[in-house]
Amino acid sequence: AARKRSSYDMITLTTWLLKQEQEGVIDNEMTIVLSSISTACKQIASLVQRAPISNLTGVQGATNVQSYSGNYIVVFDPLDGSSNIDAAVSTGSIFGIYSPSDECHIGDDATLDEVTQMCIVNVCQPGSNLLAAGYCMYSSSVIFVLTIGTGVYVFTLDPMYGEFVLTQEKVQIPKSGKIYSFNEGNYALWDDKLKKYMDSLKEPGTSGKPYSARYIGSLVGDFHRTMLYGGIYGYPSDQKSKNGKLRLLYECAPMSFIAEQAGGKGSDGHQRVLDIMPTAVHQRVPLYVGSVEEVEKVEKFLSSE
Ligand code: P6P
Repeated sequence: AARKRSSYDMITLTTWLLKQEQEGVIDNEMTIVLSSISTACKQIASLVQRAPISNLTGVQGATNVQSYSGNYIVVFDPLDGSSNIDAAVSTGSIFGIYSPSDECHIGDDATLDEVTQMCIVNVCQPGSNLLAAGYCMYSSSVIFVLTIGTGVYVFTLDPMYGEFVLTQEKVQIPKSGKIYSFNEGNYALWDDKLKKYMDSLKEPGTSGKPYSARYIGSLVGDFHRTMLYGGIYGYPSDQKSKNGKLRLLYECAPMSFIAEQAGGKGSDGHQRVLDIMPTAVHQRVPLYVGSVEEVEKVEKFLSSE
C-alpha cells in the first residue's frame, strides 16, 4: 500500500508540481497545463456538489474535448459517468496529455478548422506516448489522481482552503484482488469464453470464498477502488457493442497508463491498451484493468481454445 502522509506535513498539488519542475521532471508549460486542469476540476467539483440546487442534474452528454497548447495536446473527459449526477453517485473527469505527434505542422496562418483537424490528427497516438494522465473523482472526497510517468500520486481536496493536498504517493495496485467490477446485465450478450471467466469468479475455490461484485457504473469510481483495493474492472465487447462502450483516447488509455504506473495492467482482452494505435478520435475498445494477476486471468480465458 502507498505511504500515507500525516496531516501536518501537507504538500499541496501546486507545491508538488513546482518541485517536479525544479527537478526537471516536467517543464514550466506542463506545470501550467496540469495546474489549469486541477483548477477546472475544482470548478467541476463545486458544480457537481451543488447540482440538485443549481438544477445541473440531467447534464448527461458533457462534451469530450481535445485542446492544444504550445507543446502539449490534452484529451479531457469532463464528466464521465454523468448519468449518475441525478442520484449524487460518484462521477469523475479524466485527462491525458501528449506531445503533438511529429506529423503536426500547424502554420501560423492556419484557420481554426485546420488547427482543430491537426489537433485531431495529433491526438491519434498510442497511449504509450502519454506524458501524463489522471482523473478527478467527485465522491465523498474530491480526489485528484496524477501520474507524470514517475508513479501515481493522490491528492485530496481540502475544502477548508480549496487546495489539493498530497495524501498518497507511489500507489501500488495489489497484485491480485477478489473484487470484480463488470455490468453483469450484459452477461447474455458476452462471448462464451468471457461467460466461463465470469462463472469461475463465483466458485468458492480452495479459499472457500468467491469474489465480491462491486459496480458503481462510473469508471472513475470503479477504477479508483480497484487501484487501491485490487481486483479488476471490465467493460467487455458484446454482441451489441462490438468494441465495448469505453473510449480509447480519453477513458481507456489514460486509465491504463495510470494502472501500469501503479504496477497494474490495462488490456483490451488480448493486448496492452497502450499499444493500440487509434484510428479515430472517439474510437471504442474493450477494457480490462486492475491487478496484474486478475487481468492476466481474464486474458487467459479469452485466449483459451
Ligand atoms: P453501463 C459511464 O457512462 C461510463 O462511460 C463509465 O463511466 C462507466 O463505467 C460505464 O459507462 C457504465 O456503463 O453500460 O454499465 O451503464
